[in-house]
Amino acid sequence: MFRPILKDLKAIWVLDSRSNPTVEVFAYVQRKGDIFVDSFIVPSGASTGEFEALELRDNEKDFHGKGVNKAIKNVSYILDHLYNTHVDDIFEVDRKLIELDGTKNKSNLGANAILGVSVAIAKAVAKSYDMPFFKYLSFWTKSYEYYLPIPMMNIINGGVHADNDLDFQEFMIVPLGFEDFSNAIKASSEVYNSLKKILKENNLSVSVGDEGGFAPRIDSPFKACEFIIAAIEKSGYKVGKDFYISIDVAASSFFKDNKYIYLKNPINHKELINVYEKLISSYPIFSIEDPFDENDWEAWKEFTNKYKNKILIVGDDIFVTNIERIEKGINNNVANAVLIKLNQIGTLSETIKAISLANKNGYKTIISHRSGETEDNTISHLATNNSYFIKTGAPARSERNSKYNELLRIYNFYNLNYYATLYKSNYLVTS
Ligand code: 2PG
Ligand code: MG
Repeated sequence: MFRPILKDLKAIWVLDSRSNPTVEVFAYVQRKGDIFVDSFIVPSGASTGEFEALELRDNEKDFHGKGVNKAIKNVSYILDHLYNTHVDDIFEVDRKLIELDGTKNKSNLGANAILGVSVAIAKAVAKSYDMPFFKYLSFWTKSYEYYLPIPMMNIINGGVHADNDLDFQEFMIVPLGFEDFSNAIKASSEVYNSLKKILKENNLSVSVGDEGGFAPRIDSPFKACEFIIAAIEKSGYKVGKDFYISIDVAASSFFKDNKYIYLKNPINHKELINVYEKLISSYPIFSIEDPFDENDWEAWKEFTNKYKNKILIVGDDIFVTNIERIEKGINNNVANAVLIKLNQIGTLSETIKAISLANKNGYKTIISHRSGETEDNTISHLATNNSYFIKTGAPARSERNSKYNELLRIYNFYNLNYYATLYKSNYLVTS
């Protein structure tokens, strides 16, 4: 019998990029008499969607309530039920995990415990087959073509990720005009450092926010775009050709009493659409993520209807990588792209199902990090397997660069093509 069998699970706490503890799970799998070990470190969000799976925290004195000892204990409970079982079918492993938890949002065992086990086992099994993880994933995604994803790099941070007055959370550069992945990363790094110089020249701070992007004390999204454009040009690249701009508004974070608090003024969704309209007509905007609150479906519909052929409208908090919510989005013509985060849903197989559902319905998928991250680079493999995009912060700070660097390794060792060329010829509407 050559099927991998689970021999052990060990969970420990390690620190994430915000100095909060998080769960790392090690899975020990036996195949042909040998033991194979791999691990996964669960990330953690700050602008979390209301409908995300539950991240179990101890809520006790340690770590300001953020301890993860309960989740760690729950991994031992999971081991009691999975010990010595076959673990080569991720759908079957995850079905058991979901059943053991028994709740809709994984609040019993915690999505952090469950996801840690789900991904660590899959990675250890891939190792037992001597396969890189991005190739092993093909068994489950049924996608056998591998491309390096187009990065969306957050170089100006605002919202709940920064200590400034920018209402919108992320201003990203998208290096679409490059033939290969390493040139895209090189150019993005040059733009990042040009931006640093420009901010300094303008007497603005170059300290960074949670995702490695700068967090200058500005409040206007127009000003943020102006700085980014200046940085692209200063680096010798063409705006709207080599680089586009993506924005994650994360609008749920400034939605209060049915109004959006924009530049300290409460405005309605139509007025917010006017702001987006101005941004889209002034700059090469590639995508806008979470333009409205996660429950403001009517605004989403109106905006999608108007802009779906012009830009990517990305659902993050509204979909939370949840098949039922993505389905509702598809049925209501809401958004045309889905942000994918493993820990929003809590298992690898449910994440893959969400990606497949989106892809099948013509929605683009963007594999995403969380604002609280670690050196773990598993999402780089997920993105190489079947998504056009990866969003994983600035090309700076090691918890962000660990993902870009893993993609550079994949690029160098497997010689894969960069998705940008294909994306541009298939989808980009130039006006
Ligand atoms: C987002 C993410 C990642 P957080 O809103 O897209 O950039 O932030 O992890 O805080 O939810
Ligand atoms: Mg988001």
